[in-house]
Amino acid sequence: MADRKQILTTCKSCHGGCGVIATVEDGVIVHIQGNPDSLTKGTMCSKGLSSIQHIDNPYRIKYPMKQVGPKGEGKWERISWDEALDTIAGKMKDAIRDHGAHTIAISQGTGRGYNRYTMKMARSLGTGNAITPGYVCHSPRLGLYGLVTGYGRLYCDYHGWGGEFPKTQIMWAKQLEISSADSEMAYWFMNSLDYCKNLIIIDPRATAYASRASLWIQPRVGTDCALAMGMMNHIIEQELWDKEFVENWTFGFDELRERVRDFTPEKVSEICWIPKEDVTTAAEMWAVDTPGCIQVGSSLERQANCGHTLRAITCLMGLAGNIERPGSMITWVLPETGLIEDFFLELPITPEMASKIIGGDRFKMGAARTCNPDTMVKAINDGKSPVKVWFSVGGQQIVHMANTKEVVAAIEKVEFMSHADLFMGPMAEAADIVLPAAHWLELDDVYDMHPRFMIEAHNKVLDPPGEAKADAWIFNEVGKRVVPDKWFEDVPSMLDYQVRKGMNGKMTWDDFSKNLVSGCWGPDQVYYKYKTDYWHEGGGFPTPSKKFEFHSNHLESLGYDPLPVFTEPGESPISTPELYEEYPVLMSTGFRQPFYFLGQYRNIPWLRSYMEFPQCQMHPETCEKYGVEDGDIIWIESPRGRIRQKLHAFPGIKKDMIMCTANWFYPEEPAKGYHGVFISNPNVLTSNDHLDPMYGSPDMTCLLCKVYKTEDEDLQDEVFHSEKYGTVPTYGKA
Ligand SMILES: Nc1nc2c(c(=O)[nH]1)N[C@H]1C(S)=C(S)[C@@H](COP(=O)(O)OP(=O)(O)OC[C@H]3O[C@@H](n4cnc5c(=O)[nH]c(N)nc54)[C@H](O)[C@@H]3O)O[C@H]1N2
Ligand SMILES: Nc1nc2c(c(=O)[nH]1)N[C@H]1C(S)=C(S)[C@@H](COP(=O)(O)OP(=O)(O)OC[C@H]3O[C@@H](n4cnc5c(=O)[nH]c(N)nc54)[C@H](O)[C@@H]3O)O[C@H]1N2
Ligand code: SF4
Ligand SMILES: [Mo]
Repeated sequence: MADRKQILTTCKSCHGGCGVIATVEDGVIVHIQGNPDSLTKGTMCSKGLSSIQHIDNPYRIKYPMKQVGPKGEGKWERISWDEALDTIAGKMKDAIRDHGAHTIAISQGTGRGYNRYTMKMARSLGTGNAITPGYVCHSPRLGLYGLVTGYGRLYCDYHGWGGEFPKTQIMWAKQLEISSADSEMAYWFMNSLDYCKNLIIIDPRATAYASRASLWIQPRVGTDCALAMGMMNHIIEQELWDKEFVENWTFGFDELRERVRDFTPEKVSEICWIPKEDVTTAAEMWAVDTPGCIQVGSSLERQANCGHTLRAITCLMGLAGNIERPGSMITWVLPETGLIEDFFLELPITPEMASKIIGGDRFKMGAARTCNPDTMVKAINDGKSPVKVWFSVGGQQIVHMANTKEVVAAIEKVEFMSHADLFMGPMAEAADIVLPAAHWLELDDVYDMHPRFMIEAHNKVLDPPGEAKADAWIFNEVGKRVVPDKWFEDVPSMLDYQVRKGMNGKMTWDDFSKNLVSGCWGPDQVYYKYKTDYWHEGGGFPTPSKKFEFHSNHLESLGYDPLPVFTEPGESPISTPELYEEYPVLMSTGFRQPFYFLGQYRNIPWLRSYMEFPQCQMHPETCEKYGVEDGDIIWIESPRGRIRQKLHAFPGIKKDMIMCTANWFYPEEPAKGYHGVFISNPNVLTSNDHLDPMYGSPDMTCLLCKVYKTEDEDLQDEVFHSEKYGTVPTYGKA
């Protein structure tokens, strides 16, 4: 009889969070399904369900390896864990001794539940130069919400726990139904639509819910700040704001009123290329049909005016009193353990560390806790960067940062880089040492990402292949070798410490792992916290003025404009009209597909079968204008370079623009050329020259380009001959 068991765990094939039942037979995983008793009620998506093909995948890195040829040539030799860890730790110690800890950079990709270890690693070594994609994803939102309300973690209350669901919902540059766990789980959002009167979609492209929407606004990319200011203008002109909330609980209303005075619906219609009725209708729905919430998407954070865009949107929330009310925007009461993610905060950034954060002097919001990666790339290429050692865990900076050519040139100049990953990819190929990381089905850990009212458990379902190890183990082993007093004897004691700490010893890792989840939901949530002693005795918000700050005192103290300001993108028909003549198509990048996660899963046959080549979308009339047709592989060119993607003629997209799939490399392409990173990745086109003054975020979703047909000779690359796809190399064989 086969030995068959079912293990309950948590998926993180995206930002994570769905409850999972994994069935293992004789040590082999045979089935994955959603856990109906979890908070996600048994739902899972194609990415999580395809995990069986992640586990047993020929691209898996199974052993530590060192690069024995020039970087990017793909010549690897297996080494022992001891050699790998001792080499990395030795390089770090040398860097600290000879040049100072700030010459070490610690990087990760988007949040995968180990963010706290990345930050702890940086701080324990004494460097503030942590690198994350946070500055183009989520950090601006958290930071700006934080400035206005005092508490950054402001989420949509889709849950009905306070007795009301949102009556008006705005999906602002967001496809929550696809991108799911980026701060909220799609499950609750979709459920809440049954109670939603007005669904407003603000997106130049039709998303899945556009046909269900009461109003769908298609702004010109990069102009959303003006739209938010226009909505505020109309709400104020029509006296529709929440008088009680604004009078008693906000700071700076008169200044805001003055600031938005010029943003009349007519002016906003001109800036955003939309009918003025869109502005007035949206404003009225938002201010009249309350409660309501706004789900912000990260396309707004990949823009060089993201700080003020987010600020304007946050002010809009306060103007309608959609804060802390059931069915509006709310800060969750945390699980009893507190945020496990904040475990690294035990180690503060010292003034010495802060003074050496790359870009810290310029981007006072974004680079307060991490470095500005684009500034770092420029500095390395100019020979001015201090970075000598780069320790990378997950993350494809080569693929995901703006201006691929400059990024590759910079990374190749770093003296020593290591990279931990499950699969070979561009960052691994640029490293001196690669470390094999375990999949979430192969490890124990506390999962603390989204949403913030609960933490969950990853329970190990099966052993990792070869010598792959959990990220927590990798961080702890490197940490122990360099700064032993700051790290733990082993992973179980590190997990136990994290769970026990917040719970005053009431719960151990073992208890938590059995419970799977710990959190605060249903009637345990507290609304209207500012009217209670929750933040201050006698009430108030945790801001300098104790009010919801239309005028941000903190921004002012940092030297920024305390009120929202609209500026054009770095390249646009208005800011660079000459460039627009040569590059007449507006370009955005990054619309998410349900079956991929950023650069991942193109090596998973089930998932790759949905979309073999990266797709770009243009309106059929725009296609005709430029002589290209649905299904063509076309050229897309900007002043930085050109790429090829497959065209989808889509009537649901605004005319005169293109939307490109982002984060694309071809795992099946050879190491040389970093797995085809220059063929189709739109960051070959994006610019790192214009950066948001607060966050340092580049324009990735609002640029200019031109599009044209490919000739036969442009399609000779092997990648365009699909018989190649599927014949993947095997790495890490002894
Ligand atoms: N032009 C353009 N650029 C963009 C975007 C866009 O929309 N347009 N989006 C931006 C955004 S929002 C983000 S967040 C970034 C994302 O950028 P990245 O996070 O760099 O995205 P991925 O390509 O998914 O790279 C993640 C890597 O981590 C590995 N990995 C996954 N899970 C684990 C794990 O548990 N442990 C370890 N060790 N490795 C793991 C994967 O195999 C993969 O190699 O890209 C940004 N870049
Ligand atoms: N399945 C899946 N889920 C994911 C990811 C994934 O790759 N795949 N990535 C994860 C990550 S790291 C992130 S950050 C999130 C991102 O998730 P979302 O924030 O939902 O991001 P996108 O789908 O890139 O973009 C959302 C919408 O913004 C629109 N848009 C583009 N430019 C503009 C603009 O200037 N103004 C307006 N108003 N709209 C614009 C696009 O047309 C798109 O429909 O998703 C996460 N979840
Ligand atoms: S939504 Fe994310 S957590 Fe849920 S099954 Fe899909 S990949 Fe896993
Ligand atoms: Mo992201």
